[in-house]
Order: sequence, then structure tokens, then C-alpha cells
Amino acid sequence: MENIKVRANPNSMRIEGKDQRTMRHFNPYPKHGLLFSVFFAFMIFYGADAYDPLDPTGNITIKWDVVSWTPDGYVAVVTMNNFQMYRHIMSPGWTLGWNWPKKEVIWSMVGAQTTEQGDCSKFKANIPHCCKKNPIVVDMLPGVPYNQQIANCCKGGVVASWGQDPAGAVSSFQVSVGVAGTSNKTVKLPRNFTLLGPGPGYTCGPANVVPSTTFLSPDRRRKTQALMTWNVTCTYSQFLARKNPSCCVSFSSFYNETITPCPNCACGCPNKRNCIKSDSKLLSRVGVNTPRKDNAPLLQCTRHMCPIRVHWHVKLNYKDYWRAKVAITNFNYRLNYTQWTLVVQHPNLNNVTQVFSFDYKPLVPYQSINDTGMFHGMKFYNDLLMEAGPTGNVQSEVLLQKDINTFTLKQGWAFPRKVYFNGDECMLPPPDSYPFLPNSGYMDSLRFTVLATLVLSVLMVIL
Ligand SMILES: *[C@@H]1O[C@H](CO)[C@@H](O)[C@H](O)[C@H]1NC(C)=O
Ligand SMILES: *[C@@H]1O[C@H](CO)[C@@H](O)[C@H](O)[C@H]1NC(C)=O
Ligand SMILES: *[C@@H]1O[C@H](CO)[C@@H](O)[C@H](O)[C@H]1NC(C)=O
Ligand SMILES: *[C@@H]1O[C@H](CO)[C@@H](O)[C@H](O)[C@H]1NC(C)=O
Ligand SMILES: *[C@@H]1O[C@H](CO)[C@@H](O)[C@H](O)[C@H]1NC(C)=O
Ligand SMILES: *[C@@H]1O[C@H](CO)[C@@H](O)[C@H](O)[C@H]1NC(C)=O
Ligand SMILES: *[C@@H]1O[C@H](CO)[C@@H](O)[C@H](O)[C@H]1NC(C)=O
Ligand SMILES: CC(=O)N[C@H]1CO[C@H](CO)[C@@H](O)[C@@H]1O
Repeated sequence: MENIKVRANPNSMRIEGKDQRTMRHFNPYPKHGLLFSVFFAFMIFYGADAYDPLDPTGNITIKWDVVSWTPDGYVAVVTMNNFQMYRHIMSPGWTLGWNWPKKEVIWSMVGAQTTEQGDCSKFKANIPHCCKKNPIVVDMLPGVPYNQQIANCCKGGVVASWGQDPAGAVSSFQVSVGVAGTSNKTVKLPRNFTLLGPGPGYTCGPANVVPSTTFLSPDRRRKTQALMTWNVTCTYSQFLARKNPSCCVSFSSFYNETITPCPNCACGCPNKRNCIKSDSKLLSRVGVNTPRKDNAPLLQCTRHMCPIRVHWHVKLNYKDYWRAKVAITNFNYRLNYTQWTLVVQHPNLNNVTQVFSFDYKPLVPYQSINDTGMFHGMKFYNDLLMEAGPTGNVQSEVLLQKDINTFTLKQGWAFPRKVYFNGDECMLPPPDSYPFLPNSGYMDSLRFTVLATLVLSVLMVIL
């Protein structure tokens, strides 16, 4: 799969020079040019800030609902809502930490636990669940006894993305806090929230008291209200999560034999030290696929050294439609991607007619621009992207209706502007390396289409 041959064509040098120029002037957003320039300026100044242009309001909100006051504190239900459209928290799940402002302790928890108890030597009879000033909480694994569960708990910290599965985009636990305030006047909010999910990347704001949540009884006939509610909002920044991208994109087309590979070292070449060749004998060893505690990957050696490659192939050009093929390949021998998502930005996604073998959902982050969509696997069919190897890929085709005014095969128009895998932006090849239409572009592609159609009809007659 990985050994993509790029045909070197010395005759194309002159043409390439010319096209590079046009490519630089090619603006995929003619109408929104200013908007995007302002936006890029913003990105340069606030590069480290957690702002995702394709999901501008994406966040994880952690809500504490005090459901009862106790003699020395309170019981709260903590609910984590993942409002990010396409960034889920995959196994091994979230880790949530905070600091107690005073001498609070956790008497007990339901549906989650702290990783350490800390020093509870001050307590004689009842021993708290956790006495640390900075408790670190993790979800329980599925299958804990029923009396240790609450709704939306015990999923091993796995939380779906809002765009893929709103019902699964929530995780909850209950905490009983002692040596704390016992009324809405005396309670002190926990501080300095940290969220790992499962790696770094999230930054949490301060807790803020918000209007109390109202709950509807299961029969929906009675409303109850939390005694007090506070919210914490956490946002993700890929920049904080990792130095290098974690995926890259390659391109090909029916109108040019060139395959534009992922950029070299797209995901950082220091990885190369520990990579493993796809024909290595080590691969037949038992345990080579076993995930590590620290999630360290075992990558197949490639020129890009990315765990994920997304390939976009412009496959066919019909009269009113065109068709692209999308393939995602996993190069990590130690990771199965569950509930993976692929986000693509392309101006023609406003006219997606059919998506084969993936689910598709348009994302409309700005009311006026419908150019972004999310692909994800079909449940029980290809929502699991298997570890590197012969089964480590998923693929689909997309049929798009042409808008005659904008459709073109020139200047790389048919390739995506942005690609995200699991919420992280993938590195695209440099624009001047895109497969481009031979000079007599339109006629050639027409001839090719006619030829291809002819061959296809002949084949169909024969078969
Ligand atoms: C968090 O996301 C929700 C849902 O998109 C949005 O309504 C809310 O304003 C966001 N909060 C912040 C602080 O961005
Ligand atoms: C607090 O978080 C909940 C989701 O957990 C959200 O529905 C609510 O709008 C938030 N409140 C405020 C004021 O942000
Ligand atoms: C929270 O973090 C800030 C600095 O990051 C620190 O000054 C402050 O003491 C911390 N608060 C608590 C309660 O630990
Ligand atoms: C605190 O609770 C009392 C009733 O127990 C209520 O009247 C008051 O508005 C609450 N204050 C806040 C800040 O929620
Ligand atoms: C991936 O999933 C398959 C099937 O569920 C399993 O056999 C394999 O061990 C998993 N691989 C990893 C790396 O977890
Ligand atoms: C966006 O485009 C999709 C087709 O990809 C269409 O189904 C959807 O209705 C469009 N949404 C808006 C708000 O234009
Ligand atoms: C195919 O595209 C490449 C650029 O990636 C270009 O160098 C080459 O000349 C193109 N081939 C033809 C036949 O035009
Ligand atoms: C050819 C075609 O269907 N064009 C439509 C593409 O989508 C835009 C907006 O979503 C419509 O206005 C076009 O008619």
C-alpha cells in the first residue's frame, strides 16, 4: 500500500513552473477571501488557543449538580457533555482532575473512582474514598455491579462525539463530598480543572455557578431541581496535544497518473527509530499488537511516519456528477480506532448526493457556508478501523452533484481543503504537487471519460 510511485516526468518541468504560479493565486474561497485572511491572521496570533474553525463552539462541559446537602458537605452528580462535533474520547478514556479549595474529602463515589486515596490518617472510624487535595478521577469499566452504577457511567471513559452520537456523548458519576460547605452560601467551588482525554490537549476554564438544572422524572410527570449547579468548560487545542500532526493526506486522480504522497515526515521523523517494516518477521511474534499502558504506538515504517493516512482519489467525472474515493489506512500495529471520524472541507460538499459504505453528516459551522462534512463508519460494519496490516483500512466513495458554475478539475479544485481524522487536522501535500490536469485539460478529461465509459460498456456486454 505504502510504496506509492511518483512518476518523474522531466517534460513537465516548464508546465509545473507555470502551474505553481497559478496555484499560488488560486483561492478556494473567492467570496470569503477577506474573512479567511482575517481568520489566518487570528490563527497566527492565537496559534496556541483552542479555536477550531470547523467546530467553533466545540467544547466539553462538566456540570456539577448538587442533589443534596449532607451534615458535612454535599452529594453532586457530575456530568460531562462532549459538545464537540467530531472529536470523541476513545479508549483508554478520560481522566478528570481538580483542586479542592479547602480541606474537602471525597466520602464516596458512584460510577467512577479516584486513582489514589491519599493520606486519610486523620480519619478514625469512617475512612474517605479520597483525601487528596488534587483528586484524579477515572470512569469505571463496563460491567461493574449494578449498585455501583449511575446513568451514563461506566463506559471506561469513552465518550462519543456530539455529531456522531449525541446520546453517547455524555459521561456521569456521583460524588459525595465531606468537610465542605453545606449550603449554597458556604460551598466553595473546586478549582483548576484538568481533563485528559486520553492524551493532553484540553484546557479547562474556572467553575461558574449557573442556573440550577431541572430534571424530569422518568415518567416525565414531575420536575425536580438541583440545589445548586456549576459548570466548567474545557476546549481542545491540537497544538497543545502534540507537536506534530497525527495523520496525513495523499491524492490521486483519474486524469493524471501521478500519485501525490503524504509529505515526508509529516508526523515527525524521530518516530522512525522504532518503526517496523511491513514485511518484518517481528510481526508474526505473539503480543506485537498488544496495546501498551502508555499508549506508545508501534508504527509501520513509511516516509510520512503517520499512524493514519487518508487518501482522496478523484475517480470519475460524469456529466452532472463526479465521484471521489476515500480510503483511510491505519499504520499503527498497536491501535484499533473505535468510532473513528473523518472531517472533510470541500466547496462541493453542499451537494453530496450519495455516500457509499460510510455514514455522512453535513456540518454547518457558519450559517452561510455549507462546505464541511463528517464521515464515520457504519455501526458493526466499518466503525472499527483495525490495527495496521491487511485489514487496517476502511474505504468509501462519494457521489457529488456538480455545480456547473464552480466545478472544475483544474488547479486541484477536486481535492479537499482540510481533512481531520478523529478531530486532529491532517497534513496535506503542498498545493504545487497535486495531480493536475494535462494542459489541454478539458478535452483530455472528456476523452478519458468517453474512453472509460466505452471500455466499461464493452466490459459489461462481455460479462
Ligand atoms: C459549549 O458548547 C455548547 C454547544 O455547542 C455551546 O452552546 C456553548 O456555548 C459552548 N460553551 C462555550 C463556553 O463555548
Ligand atoms: C452548563 O452545562 C450544561 C451541559 O452540561 C448546559 O446545558 C448548560 O447550558 C450550561 N450552562 C451554562 C450557563 O453554560
Ligand atoms: C490553581 O492554579 C494556579 C496557577 O496555575 C495556582 O496559583 C493556584 O494556587 C491553584 N489553585 C489551587 C486551589 O490549587
Ligand atoms: C441559595 O438557596 C436559597 C434557598 O435555599 C435560594 O433562595 C437562593 O437563591 C440560593 N442562592 C444561590 C446563589 O443560588
Ligand atoms: C483489534 O480488534 C481485534 C478484533 O476485535 C482484536 O482481535 C485485536 O487484538 C485488536 N487489536 C488491538 C491492537 O487492540
Ligand atoms: C448542506 O449540504 C448537504 C448535502 O451535502 C445538504 O443535505 C444539507 O441540507 C445542506 N445544509 C444546508 C444548511 O445548506
Ligand atoms: C500530473 O500532475 C503532475 C503534478 O503533480 C505534473 O507534474 C504532471 O505533468 C501531470 N501529468 C500530466 C500528464 O499532465
Ligand atoms: C447542482 C446543484 O444541485 N446545486 C445546488 C448545490 O447546493 C446549493 C446550496 O446547497 C444549491 O443552491 C444548488 O442548487
